[in-house]
Amino acid sequence: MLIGFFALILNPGFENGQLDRFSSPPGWNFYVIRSFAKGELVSDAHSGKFAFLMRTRESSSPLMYSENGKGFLQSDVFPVEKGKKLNLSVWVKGDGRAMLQIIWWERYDEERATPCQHQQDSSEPIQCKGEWEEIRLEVMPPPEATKAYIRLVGEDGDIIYDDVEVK
Ligand SMILES: [Ca+2]
Repeated sequence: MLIGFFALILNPGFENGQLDRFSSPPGWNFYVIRSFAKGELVSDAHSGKFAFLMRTRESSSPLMYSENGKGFLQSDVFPVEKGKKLNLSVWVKGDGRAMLQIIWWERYDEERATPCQHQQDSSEPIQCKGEWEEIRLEVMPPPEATKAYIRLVGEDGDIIYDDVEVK
């Protein structure tokens, strides 16, 4: 048993329930940066029964060459411990480009959201392949950060994400 384990990310393996009508799994919010971008749950999982597929290339019409899209899946906000390094990771596969991002907040509640001056850190974008690989990002929170959320960014193709870890 894991004693004292505190899960920062809800639904990190996309096993808890269906997507809503905005392509968001429970515990996450899906955003379209550039159309076309859409999410779905698929059974091609790194572990468990489901993974999140982000599609950013329209494939319905082979005659229409649509611009490649971009989107991201954003976690719920979680508390950040002062002076403690965070290790972020996610497993990806597919044929699109994927990146892991963390957005830092000095304050984030119902009344106000104040970003940190150094607002975000990102992994290098990677070109996904047909096999699972892990994206990692090790970061030190800015001193004034109290909260953060992460983003799974995708563009230029299909990316399947699974087993997000923040610790
Ligand atoms: Ca899973």
